[in-house]
Amino acid sequence: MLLENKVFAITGGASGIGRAAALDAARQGADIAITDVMEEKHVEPLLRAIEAQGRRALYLRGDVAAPETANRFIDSIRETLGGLDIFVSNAGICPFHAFLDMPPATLEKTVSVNLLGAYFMVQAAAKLMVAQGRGGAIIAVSSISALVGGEFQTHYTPTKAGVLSLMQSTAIALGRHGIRCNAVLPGTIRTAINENDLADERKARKLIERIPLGRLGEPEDLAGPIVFLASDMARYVTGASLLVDGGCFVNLQ
Ligand code: RM4
Repeated sequence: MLLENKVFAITGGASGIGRAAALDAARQGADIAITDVMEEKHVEPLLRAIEAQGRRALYLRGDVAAPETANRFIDSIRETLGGLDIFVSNAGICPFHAFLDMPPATLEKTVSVNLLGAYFMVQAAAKLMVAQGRGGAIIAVSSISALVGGEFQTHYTPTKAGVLSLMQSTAIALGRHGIRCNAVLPGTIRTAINENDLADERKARKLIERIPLGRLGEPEDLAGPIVFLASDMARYVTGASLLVDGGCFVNLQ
């Protein structure tokens, strides 16, 4: 049990990487708080699965792009679960679109959710952790896209570079409070975010060919790295980033 009796909160926890990480954190002994835009009735089975591990589960529906969601989420964690130890900023969108005719609204929404949403949430979580005075761990789900471009991701890749940079700066700002800040950089993980994109078989095949481990990622592939960074096993790790991409990034020559 790597996270015994910790409180673990995650944005975008209703599906994909967030859901897999929330379930694994519960298995590792943590109580779980989730926020997502999904209607609560669709999240019930996940909440019951967390409770089946003997852990408490809290759900708050909200959009991370709105600054007040962060305060609502963190307040309800404090009131219902009594505190916060681990915060994972995971919510993100990637509406794939060409560059030259990118609609301003698509650009603004992507930046608002992925970057501003992460900022508001991490700031609210850190304030509670600092007030508690017992340290904590913050993890942001960045992406291989923080390091490489994407033709149809010109709005998205800057947000993922931004989220990586946010963890580097908050690691400095929060180190004196015993709060560690790290980023995971998933490669291509099969979730709803890229279902349409990967329906293009040529693109999917090309990606798989570049991946030394020979397959695309599954959401569960991120759970271990996130739990590790959240746990005391990583007690001297801060300001770091961990690529979880099956080796895709380094495979150029
Ligand atoms: C990742 C990477 C993947 C894409 C997701 C949405 O950073 O670019 O290929 O599927 O983002």
